[in-house]
Amino acid sequence: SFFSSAITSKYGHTLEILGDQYPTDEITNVTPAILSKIPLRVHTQVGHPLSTLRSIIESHYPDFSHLSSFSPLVTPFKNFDELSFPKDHPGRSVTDSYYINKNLMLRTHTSAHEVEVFSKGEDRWLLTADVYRRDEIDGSHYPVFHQMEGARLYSADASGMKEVEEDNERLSRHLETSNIVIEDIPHISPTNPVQQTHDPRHSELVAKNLKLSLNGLLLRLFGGSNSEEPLRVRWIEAYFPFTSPSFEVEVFFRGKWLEILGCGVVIQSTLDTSNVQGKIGWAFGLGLERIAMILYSIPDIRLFWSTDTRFLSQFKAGEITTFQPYSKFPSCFKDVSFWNPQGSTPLHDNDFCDLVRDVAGDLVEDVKMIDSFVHPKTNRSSSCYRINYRSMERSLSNEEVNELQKNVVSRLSDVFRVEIR
Ligand code: FA5
Ligand code: MG
Repeated sequence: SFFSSAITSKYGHTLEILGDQYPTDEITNVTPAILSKIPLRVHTQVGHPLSTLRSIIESHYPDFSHLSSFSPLVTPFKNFDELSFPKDHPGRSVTDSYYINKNLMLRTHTSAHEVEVFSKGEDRWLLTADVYRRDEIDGSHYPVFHQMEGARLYSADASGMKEVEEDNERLSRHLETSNIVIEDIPHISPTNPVQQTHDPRHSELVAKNLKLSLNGLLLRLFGGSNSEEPLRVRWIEAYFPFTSPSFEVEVFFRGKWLEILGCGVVIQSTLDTSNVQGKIGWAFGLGLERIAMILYSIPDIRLFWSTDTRFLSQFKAGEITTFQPYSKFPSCFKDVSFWNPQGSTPLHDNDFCDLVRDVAGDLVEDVKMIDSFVHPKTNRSSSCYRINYRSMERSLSNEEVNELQKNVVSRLSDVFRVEIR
């Protein structure tokens, strides 16, 4: 691929990741910018906002196993097939996910470890990890972010269901006395069905347990004791190949609904594959950056990777405090227009963004496609992107930005064979 040739010229035919060598092949699309993030493990750096958020959530689940040392390198089988993703799911494509080679990728979600952890016999656990997705560039999207997976299994029999009911009563009492307004939906519906192998009453109780448990967590995180306004939480029907029924949760914060997590009743085949018998349970996956940006008022997702002491020194382990932004430095916009090669599909947004990210790193704030059209006579397609260069830490000089833009333009024509207009 274009990227493997770019990478090969830098690194040879193997990539070193966390001390081991991996062969590249024609689908390799990880970039040096991405590889440089793998060893950092910011969610385990004491005092880092993501690490504090992780420990607050862990302390909300004291009797769960707290896991955080799983390698980000997984097989596509583990990331997708083992979780019942269909063969043609778009997430598998090289435009959406990062591949080391055909047999190895960077996990796109923490659910990739469900089977591994259930197989060890764990029935209540949290797992925090860095996950990787090829995506657009703006203030709330970064190709590396962090998720926390949580799961809880009960015995699928009378004693297990008695345990769920007792848990549910305890959790309900806590919420009843709290300042929280929950927009709920049915636990099960025709469009969000119970699994065929489940007793509907069991599935109802487990889904209710999931909701109560997460509502309690959100209250802990967002229900600041001094606020007069109640915390508003909204449950929405969702679809995941590895849960049914499935839900997403949004929280109303500073005037906006914000999606925080996906969750549901674990699909039985996941437990079968894990050799777990006679159990039923739930799982959730939440995005740590989204939550941390709200709680700490962190305005840009790049800041989580900052090594600037003006950022890091503002935080203390275990405490959620409001971030005081240092002054915003000026933006510098640069446009680039080009003709895509005749007869080929236009360059994918994610390919363009990865190229920019690789040249400019965190000096790019956002990238927007501002124009695209097909020439009526020649049938060639043209694209125009606007890159916003801005550092979080200093003013960029004109020369520096021109140099970056020059590199973007030359890589663009070298690697993707486009014709710059
Ligand atoms: C998942 O990743 C599922 N694995 C969640 C899940 C787990 C469902 C267990 C059922 C059972 P989704 O792609 O929606 O789902 O991502 C989950 C959360 O990760 C989102 O709600 C959001 O908070 C966060 N997230 C997703 N994409 C990004 C992104 N590009 N940047 C920051 N956070 C993101
Ligand atoms: Mg989602």
